[in-house]
Amino acid sequence: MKGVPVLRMKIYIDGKFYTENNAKISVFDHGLLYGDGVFEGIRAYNGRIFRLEEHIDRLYLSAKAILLQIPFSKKETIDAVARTCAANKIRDGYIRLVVTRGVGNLGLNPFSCKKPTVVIIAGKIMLYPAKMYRKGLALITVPTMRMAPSALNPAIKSLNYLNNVLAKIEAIQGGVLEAVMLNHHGYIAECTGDNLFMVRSGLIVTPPTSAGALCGITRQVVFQLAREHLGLEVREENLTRYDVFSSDECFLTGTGAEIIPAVKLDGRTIGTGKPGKITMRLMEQFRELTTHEGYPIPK
Ligand code: PXG
Repeated sequence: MKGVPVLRMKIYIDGKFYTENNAKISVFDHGLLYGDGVFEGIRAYNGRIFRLEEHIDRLYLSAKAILLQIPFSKKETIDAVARTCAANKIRDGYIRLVVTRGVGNLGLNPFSCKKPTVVIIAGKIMLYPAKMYRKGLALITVPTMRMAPSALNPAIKSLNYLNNVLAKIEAIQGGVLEAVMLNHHGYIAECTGDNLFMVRSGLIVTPPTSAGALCGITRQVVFQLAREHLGLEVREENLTRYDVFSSDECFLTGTGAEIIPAVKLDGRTIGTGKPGKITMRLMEQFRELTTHEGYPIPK
């Protein structure tokens, strides 16, 4: 647009800031060659980074699981994220924190990589159109199953997201925006980038992480809001598609998605076909919480 200054993003790579055009990593980085690395998607609201410590804890656990030594302390990483937000004048936004195995040779042996690469991008994200938050999403169950814990454990937020990408493709080709993924036992694991919840007779239920669900930060927030603010019980249970078909309400949670109602699964209407009352109360409580909680972004 004319007259509007173009704000250039400042991207953090290994301790330095680069403009968008200059923010580059090597083609020999094993993050690119093998998806060898870990990441976090984090949001900032109202000048505060929401649940930053929890995201950093999960990042370090993911890194530990793949024997990747992050070259900073947790405090230094928190500080780098906050500084990247400040450098980009972010008050409300989305932060992508990526740690790759680093530059190595063409063999997959990670021990050829001398130093991990740390990238922080602070920008914007909109996963679903605003209308979907009012009307609710339609979902389909897709053929691509969630990875078994004995393969690449879905608890690890790794850069290897092909499992989820394939499921996302199947959802979009099937005419919806998000997919329900089952595990090898036929139980619901989660969606491609969100956790799934349903409500049955006033009880909130979600699959356990052992079913192949990421231990979502937003999922944890929903546990807290339901119990402490709404006085409702949350249970972790193996869920089938039938459980969702016969539920009163369904919703998805994720940093990108926040809390979004789901009103249809595989052509079956869920509940009344409109976002449920408990879902809407949780969405309201979530919005309220994000306005004042979080790690302050320095000026
Ligand atoms: N399951 C999976 C597989 C995820 O990748 C979640 C659940 C929700 O977890 P959190 O901690 O965010 O509540 C995720 C997170 C994107 C995007 O770009 C994806 C996520 C988060 C932010 C952005 O699609 N996924």
